Amino acid sequence: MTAMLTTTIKIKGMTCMGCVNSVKNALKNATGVIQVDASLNPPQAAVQYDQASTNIDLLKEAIIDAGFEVVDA
Ligand SMILES: [Cu+2]
Repeated sequence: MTAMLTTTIKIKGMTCMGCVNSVKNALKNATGVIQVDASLNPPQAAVQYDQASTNIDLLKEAIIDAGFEVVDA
């Protein structure tokens, strides 16, 4: 059984669509992620995920591991 949540994470360091795709792919490959929508303007990613398999900290970690920064709200 999945319990889906959606969160929007603000990201620092993306400068082009290649960066956006890097973030998108990093999140898509992370455990428990169902859907990702990332954009350059505003620089953020909307992530739909299964809260039984992952959490916001792990999602942020995937973004950081891909070489970008997370802006804490
Ligand atoms: Cu880029």
